Amino acid sequence: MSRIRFNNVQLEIVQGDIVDQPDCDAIVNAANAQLKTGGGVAGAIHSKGDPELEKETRKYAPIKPGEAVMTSAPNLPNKYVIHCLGPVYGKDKPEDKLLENCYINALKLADEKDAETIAFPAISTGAFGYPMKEAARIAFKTVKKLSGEFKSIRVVRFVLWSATDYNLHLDVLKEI
Ligand code: AR6
Repeated sequence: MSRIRFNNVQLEIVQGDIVDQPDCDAIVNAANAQLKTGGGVAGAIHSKGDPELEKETRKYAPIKPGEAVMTSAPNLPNKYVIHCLGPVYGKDKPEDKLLENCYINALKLADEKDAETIAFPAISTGAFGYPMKEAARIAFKTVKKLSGEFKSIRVVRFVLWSATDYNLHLDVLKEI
């Protein structure tokens, strides 16, 4: 794990699985617009949470790129799942702003619910094709920008799937 502090917030990067973050109040789903199961992160979260999770998400669907909604976290060790629809790279424009909106909206929802710890995957960098380095810069800069405004959030963790992804995020963390 590596970490850096911005104001009262600790930003952490770890290699691991988003569904295995028992010390986090909220985890974030890299969702699809219909808020159903899918591949990658959405598949991992829904395979733990369904059928209860899908019953909850159904009433919020569909969502638009950049939006986020919050549900409970059935069969998961967390209190909340925040479902974000990231932009499809090269299709949903402006993709940098839409990706930033995902992080802003998810962090605001978590903060409103008094979550202290939140774990994100690298939204849009899998099936949606966002280049990981550019996506990591947007993610980290957004946390830094908001870090003075939170009432409850103290830890923002990025959970990276592979060692390569972790190392790439480490490089970006050193730039910030
Ligand atoms: N924990 C942490 N990171 C993971 C996990 C996991 N269990 N599984 C994959 N990743 P993706 P997107 C990484 O495709 O690009 C889905 O099918 C992965 O290596 O989950 O936002 C949905 O249904 C990548 O770096 O999300 C949507 O249709 C990152 O998480 C669509 O894919 C995001 O990959 C969303 O695409």
